[in-house]
Amino acid sequence: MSKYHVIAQNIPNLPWEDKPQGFKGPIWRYSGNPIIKRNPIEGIARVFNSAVVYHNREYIGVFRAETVATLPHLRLGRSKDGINWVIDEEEIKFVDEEGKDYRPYYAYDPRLVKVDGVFYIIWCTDFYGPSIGLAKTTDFKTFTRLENPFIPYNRNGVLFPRKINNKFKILSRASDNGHTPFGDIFISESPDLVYWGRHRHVMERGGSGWWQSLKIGGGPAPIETSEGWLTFYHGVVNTCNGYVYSIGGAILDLNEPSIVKYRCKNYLLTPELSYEETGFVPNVVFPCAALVDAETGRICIYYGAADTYVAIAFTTVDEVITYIKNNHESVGRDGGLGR
Ligand code: BMA
Repeated sequence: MSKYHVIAQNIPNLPWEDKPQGFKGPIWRYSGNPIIKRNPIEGIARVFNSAVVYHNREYIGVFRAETVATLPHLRLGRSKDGINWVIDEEEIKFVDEEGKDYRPYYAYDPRLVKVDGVFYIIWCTDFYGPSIGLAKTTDFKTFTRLENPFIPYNRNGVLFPRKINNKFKILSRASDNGHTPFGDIFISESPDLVYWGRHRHVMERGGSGWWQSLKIGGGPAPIETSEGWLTFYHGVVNTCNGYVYSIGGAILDLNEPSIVKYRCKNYLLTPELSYEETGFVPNVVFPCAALVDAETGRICIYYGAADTYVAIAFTTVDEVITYIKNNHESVGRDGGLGR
């Protein structure tokens, strides 16, 4: 019997492995990682930082693919088991609201979220520099690009999977047009996905440990639980050998998700295995999707590894919430560490 209730669909064949004996962390990796390796299809060198949903008894992914000319764009993929993927030969073709072709110069780090029966792709797009792109689909055939929610520069847009008090909510992270050496997570709301406002600060970089001291950014769509919105995010530390990206966890208030109820002082997953430590960009674990099976509370997290591979890792609602609560610290302007 689960301690915490989760509001989600049932995914009977969610990828899963039990926690290895003796493993100490709250999230454990799939033994068959990485699930998408280098050069998976002709013309594509690397696939990573990608989003997945479960829909009509199959898994559908929106993948960040980099061509052999190193240009990031988005591709659709399908899978029966969430592990073995068939990725489209062509990139996703967007149209605008008048039905005219729309092709972003580059597109990366997609999230894929269903709200009220419509699937939304949120990604980092080119809008005079990196900004948040937004598109919708109901059939995974026509992808309609909507107005950009924010002016540049901004990344890591993450929609909540339902409206809250009748408003869409999105996390985002204001940035620069390079490798942004700063960044906190903010939240904004909209009645219609066109007009965005009531911007609030959610979480700032920092904490008593250093793994999230440089910047933080949203990850998968938050998971609705009886304890609040279970939110995985990425935290970055700068080192003399460059940035290191880890996965962190927090629980946001259900009705007012700008309020952080619990924030874990420890990372939940950090680069440790060769496919995370070595690749195009070393030392990166970057989560973009987390699927949960309501029946068992099992969670499967999809993350990019070293900007080169797609990998998955597992936890449960009970295990990860308990870990976050047991290792909670309050950080931020309104409380906590006294900075
Ligand atoms: C960020 C984004 C991510 C990438 C990370 C590490 O700025 O570009 O796509 O995984 O850097 O290179």
